[in-house]
Amino acid sequence: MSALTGSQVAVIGLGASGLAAARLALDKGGDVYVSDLRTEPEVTARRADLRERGAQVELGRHDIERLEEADVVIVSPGIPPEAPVLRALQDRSVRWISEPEFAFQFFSSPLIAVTGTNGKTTTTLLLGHLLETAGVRVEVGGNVGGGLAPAASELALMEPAPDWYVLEMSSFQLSAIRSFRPDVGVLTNLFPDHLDRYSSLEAYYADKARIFDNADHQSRWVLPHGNRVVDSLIGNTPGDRFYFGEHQKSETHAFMVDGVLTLRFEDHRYPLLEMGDLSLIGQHNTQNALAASLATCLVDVPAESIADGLRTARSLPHRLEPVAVRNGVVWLNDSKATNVAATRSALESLHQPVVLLLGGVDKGEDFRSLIPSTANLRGILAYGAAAPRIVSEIEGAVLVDGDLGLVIQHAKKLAEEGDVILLSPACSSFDMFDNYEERGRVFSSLASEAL
Ligand code: UMA
Repeated sequence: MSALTGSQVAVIGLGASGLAAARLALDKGGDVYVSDLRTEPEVTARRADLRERGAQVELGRHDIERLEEADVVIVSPGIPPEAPVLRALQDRSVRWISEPEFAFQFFSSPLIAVTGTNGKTTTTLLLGHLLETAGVRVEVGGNVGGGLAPAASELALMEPAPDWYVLEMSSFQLSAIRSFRPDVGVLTNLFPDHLDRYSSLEAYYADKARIFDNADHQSRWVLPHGNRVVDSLIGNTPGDRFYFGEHQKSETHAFMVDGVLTLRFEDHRYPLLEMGDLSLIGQHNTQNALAASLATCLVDVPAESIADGLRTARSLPHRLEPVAVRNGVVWLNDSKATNVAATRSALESLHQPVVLLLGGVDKGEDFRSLIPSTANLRGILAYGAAAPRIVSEIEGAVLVDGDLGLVIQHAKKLAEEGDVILLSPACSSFDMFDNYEERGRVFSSLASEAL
């Protein structure tokens, strides 16, 4: 008999996570009902796939009575708590869980979970690469998206199980956990984000802090050093704490010494790699690399192997990704920067003059804090829905009334030899594109054509 035989499992939403959760529930013998409000071809294809495997799938509506009867209700992370379906379930005191919580219940090996505002995906994938380089059998997934890694439930289906799972966890996914407990938890950093979904910054941070919910004395935490918000969120959470930061301090285990990424345990220092030899661009990526190295070290991987992994790590698509170079101008695609902090950290990590492309749908953040005092800006071009607010908040920003092609023509005219043209929009992409990946792809191909 399988683990879910005789259980009714309901899955709300048929995106990547809903599909994976439904497949896992079917594999475990559950009686599965999936519903999604959409009826587009993408979802009908998924419906066909799941029906063939024995699930009942309904598109265009959610059957609340049916959901209420289920033993387990799994909710896709993109569905906000104020969605009518979740309000209706709340009114009936029906509890739900997130898809990685469901997957976790079937994990049979230890887990490293990575959360934070920015750098989650880079850190998660780098961790996977460092562990693989050391010969550890690892499977990586979760919030990663963009076709770079599967949903958590797909990892739970893998046989044989790996030695370690590594999962990226968003605040939306953490908000509905119950027993989820990483053996090693990594928090990259915390900044304002998703203020379009959360009523306050505190509410967003509180969801992030749920990673600590089921901690015990065996838990290990990899944390940014000197971050007051993180310190207050972790409070008295049990487990050992390991800090990464820019400088060596008595509490830090991963830091920079004379431009070299370094680990320290007890009195031993382990130099890993010169910062310049890391192919990931930018100061914030150095912090991501330190966090990933530290977490890998906690899994008993020797420093020499971590250094090898860092040396062979490659930059990720849409994250300060060099996409074209011509006439001494470098074009960087940082489309994944969908909030002010991400764009700010991109600007802080570049020393060349920058032509910055900024715009999309803003998330209610203050653009005035976007430009660091150290930034060397050739110009700022604002486009899309947020453009009027950007030009009213940032002095010197120029509004371009047109598509990304027109913005790029303006950028080309502004840029001089030695400059960087940087798409780091600080906004989501939904006014002009399906998602940040499409925005990044369009930018990359326009950048190549512009040569
Ligand atoms: N829907 C309903 N009823 C509603 C509202 C929505 O049925 O009332 C349906 C929608 O029609 C849609 C589905 O529910 O089909 C929602 O899907 P989803 O938005 O949760 O998307 P998934 O494809 O399942 O992808 C999710 C994550 N997306 C979000 O959190 C928005 C993916 O993260 C993640 O990779 C994937 O699960 C697997 O874990 C992407 C993301 O953008 C990369 N994450 C955000 C971020 O990183 O900032 C949080």
